[in-house]
Amino acid sequence: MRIAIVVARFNDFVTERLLAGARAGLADAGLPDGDIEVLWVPGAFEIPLAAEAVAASGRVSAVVCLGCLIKGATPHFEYISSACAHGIMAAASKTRVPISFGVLTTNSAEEALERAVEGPGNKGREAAEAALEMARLLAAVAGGGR
Ligand code: DLZ
Repeated sequence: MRIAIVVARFNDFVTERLLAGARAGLADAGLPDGDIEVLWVPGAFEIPLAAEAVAASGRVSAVVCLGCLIKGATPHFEYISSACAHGIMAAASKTRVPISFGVLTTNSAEEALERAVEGPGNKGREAAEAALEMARLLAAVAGGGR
């Protein structure tokens, strides 16, 4: 099983930590590092297009999306976060590939860092685990008889 991680560079002091958490979660689940493809995009707004492209390529069983929007620092926070969430859902529906949402939407940098700590509280790790679970579930549904 190959997994893609699409990660935004904007607020990379947080997204680097989400990426580390996602990698740790996939490693703990037994996925070799060579089976993980990491795609960097400029910001959260660009995540859906990259996620859809890699999902449609047929190379991966699931996609993990990582980003960080901080309300106080982003005047058009609602527009970007809504476009990102809806775009990710639409990409998953169109490609039928599970795409998980590890995009933080917080009031402050402190809140964002709290969600990017090492260990089980890391939202990147959570998103990676959700993507793997959905990939396995879809494989079981596709392979299951009556
Ligand atoms: C422009 C912008 C702003 C103000 N804030 C954020 C943010 O908090 N998090 C994020 O991921 N991206 C932000 N961006 C960049 C946009 O997502 C996008 O990359 C640019 O508008 C270019 O399309």
